[in-house]
Amino acid sequence: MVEVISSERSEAVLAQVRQAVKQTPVYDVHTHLYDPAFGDLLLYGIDDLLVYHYLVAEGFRQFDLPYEQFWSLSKEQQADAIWDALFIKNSPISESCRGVLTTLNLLGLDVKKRDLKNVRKWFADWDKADYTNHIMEKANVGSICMTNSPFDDLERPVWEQGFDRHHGFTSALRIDPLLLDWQRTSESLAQWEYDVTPELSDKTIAGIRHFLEDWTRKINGKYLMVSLPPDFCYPGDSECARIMESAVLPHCRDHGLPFAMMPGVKRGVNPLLKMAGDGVSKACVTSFSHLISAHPDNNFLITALSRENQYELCVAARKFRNLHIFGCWWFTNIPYLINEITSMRLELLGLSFTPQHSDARVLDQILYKWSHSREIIADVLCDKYTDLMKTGWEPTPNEVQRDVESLFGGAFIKFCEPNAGESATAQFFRRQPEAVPGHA
Ligand code: HDL
Ligand code: ZN
Repeated sequence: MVEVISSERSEAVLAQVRQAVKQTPVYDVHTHLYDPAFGDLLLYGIDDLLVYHYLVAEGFRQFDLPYEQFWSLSKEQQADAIWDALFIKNSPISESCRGVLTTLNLLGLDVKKRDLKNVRKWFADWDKADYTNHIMEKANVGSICMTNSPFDDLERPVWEQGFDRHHGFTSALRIDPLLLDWQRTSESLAQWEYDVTPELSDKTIAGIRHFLEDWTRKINGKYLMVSLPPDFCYPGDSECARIMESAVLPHCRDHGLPFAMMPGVKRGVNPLLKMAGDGVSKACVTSFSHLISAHPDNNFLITALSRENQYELCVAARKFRNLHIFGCWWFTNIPYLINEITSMRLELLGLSFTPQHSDARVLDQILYKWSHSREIIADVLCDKYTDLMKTGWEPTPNEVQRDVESLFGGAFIKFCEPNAGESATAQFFRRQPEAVPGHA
């Protein structure tokens, strides 16, 4: 047997892996954050961190007050209730609670003092645009992809008015109402003077495509996206499947844009929890295989919500090179499952996937979501490179850097912009976010 690599060499490679994971800027391919130009839609600071719907759901497990009484409180009062229940009366051991503390710690605040009042004061001193650059630089997030919905009455006017875009934000066109609630959405499109009726005639399909053209151009969308219920099936004669097949996929093909599907969401399992009330259920991966197989000229992105779908999704990705899977989404974004899912993907797909996105709703969350994920991704990668080096194969420093860049957005960028390919990826990884003017 050939002499394997010495332990010194092996340690040196693993140190390069950890360095590359720590230092490589990441493209955060799915978030609910906004360009600072969207004003109050971009959430940040301790109160938004504490009333994040993940903590609201956990808070209600400790509260004994009625739902409506909590919802009648101010944001600061809600934050106080959550702080008291989940941080003081119980140790903040869940991933969402620990995340708040990781973020405060990375911002240089001493959480040992448990001084919520002082923490609030610290956040009050910042200007939003400066703070955005500061957080992106600290989190080493090179670019943030927004979730942009023409159906959001607060977001739409900002796009219609136009604004100077922050260089660190890209866009994705979110079309859930178009696919999942066509009857009501057809009224909105008609109001916006698109030539559509509730009946899916050829003329209406043309009107839907006109709408998709307009909004893809307006936001410069990098991909289109929809979150789908567990019972989505294809082939099928649902309005969702018909609009997808006759309008959305031809539109994506004509513009060379991937279509992102995010299956497994059971909306409103407990409506009393509002945004915190959604649940999860296993989706039918076979339907997605049928859809992808029937559309070889489309590119598809998928992140599934159910843990039980992850293995089938990996195998489906092995069958279709026009399928790129990404992220440990929502309830799977916990260390236990990030480790399991990322190991499975590396072993079944090599480097042809995107391990994580933050799904952040509050700007400061990218600090904890990426710090927690980088730690786990580094551990899993070190395991796999250790296994690799047992064969006598030794990756060079450049190859390790190349692999990490691919996982941290390079493969995703190439998948979204096949024609731009290497140049777009190279440009991303060599452009650093602007330094932050002033502030300690
Ligand atoms: O549908 C989605 O994109 C989900 O991410 C929901 O927005 C969900 O409420 C969420 O924030 N998950 O993290
Ligand atoms: Zn999301």
